[in-house]
Amino acid sequence: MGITVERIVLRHIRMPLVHFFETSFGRTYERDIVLVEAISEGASGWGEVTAGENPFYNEEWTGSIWPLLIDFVAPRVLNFELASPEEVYPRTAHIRGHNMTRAGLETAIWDLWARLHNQPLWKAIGGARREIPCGVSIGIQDSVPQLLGKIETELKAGYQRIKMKIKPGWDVDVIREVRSAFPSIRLMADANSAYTLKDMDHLKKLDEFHLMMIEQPLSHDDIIDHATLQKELATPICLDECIRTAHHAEQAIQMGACRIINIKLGRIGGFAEAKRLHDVCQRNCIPVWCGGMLESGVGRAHNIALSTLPNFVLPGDVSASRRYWKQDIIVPPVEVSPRGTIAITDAVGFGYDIDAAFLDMVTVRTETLQ
Ligand code: OSB
Ligand code: MG
Repeated sequence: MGITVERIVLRHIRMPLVHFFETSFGRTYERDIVLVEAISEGASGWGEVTAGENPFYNEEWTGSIWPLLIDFVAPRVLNFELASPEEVYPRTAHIRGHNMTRAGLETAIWDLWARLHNQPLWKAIGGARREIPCGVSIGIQDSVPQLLGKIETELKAGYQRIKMKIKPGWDVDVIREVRSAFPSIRLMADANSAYTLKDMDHLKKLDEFHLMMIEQPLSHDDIIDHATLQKELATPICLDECIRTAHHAEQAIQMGACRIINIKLGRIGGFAEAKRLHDVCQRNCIPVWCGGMLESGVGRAHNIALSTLPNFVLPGDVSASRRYWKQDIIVPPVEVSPRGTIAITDAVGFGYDIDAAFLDMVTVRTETLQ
């Protein structure tokens, strides 16, 4: 059965984070998120655009999403009969960059497709896992004792691995203290492109801490320099920002630029390309895990579905709603078990309900396209 999207509703929501989140490129206190609702035959599918509030992670930001969706993404999909959601990615492939905006609509259509077929989304994309392993991403803190306290809280909650953000001035010395406080935990560091090859000797000092991996140490668009660095590092490199297509992954793997890849639905442009990227990594024995972008419940639920694919063998940055939000826009909120896992439900679509009343309270703008 094909699918024709009859209406698309864009919704800008604003919600404060429970705690600020700091990466090497800046601090976020409050999220401005665009949600996409795709409607057909009286059913709704939901997607989330995972861009940040400024164009510092990649070129997208909250303000770029709206005009791009209206002028270029939606017109290529609205009222067009799709044989399957796989067709959304190629229909918007003429757009350069802006994968997160494309993914916002693509993931909504996958959810809609699953709901119209009375199926859980994780089954519709070919997932199999009934429980996924979870880690946490901890931002740069104001002090080392604060960081140690946060790590302790998350370990007590059951999370299976700790990722800490690093930047020049908050790296080797801080990791040394974390390692001496927690000698045997699964630990990794994410630099969000804060270093260059000039920092090679400094980055080599990280090898003594037996990190699971270092994520995206070098430039957001430079696979070649990562290959140079990986040859000198014992610690596996995990690429995030650099990998925007399945083909980038093929090239990075071939060059030896990484040993692990983080998959984010937004960065990759949605489920269809994320599955291809997953398969490339699986064929090459490169383990993957699901990254996060401080998502609301909608994006979080999509990440959970994605993580059921078989090569998601490492704990992802997919964690409980309460770590980010006082109240989430989905019910029930995402919960994590004491052994650091999320259980996969059999409910249709992305598996959670939208809390319509609360969603209206946090909405600052909507627009309907048809
Ligand atoms: O690089 O993984 C990243 C948040 C914003 C921008 C980039 C990143 C992150 C995270 C947060 O690490 C992960 C999460 O949502 O918990
Ligand atoms: Mg990252």
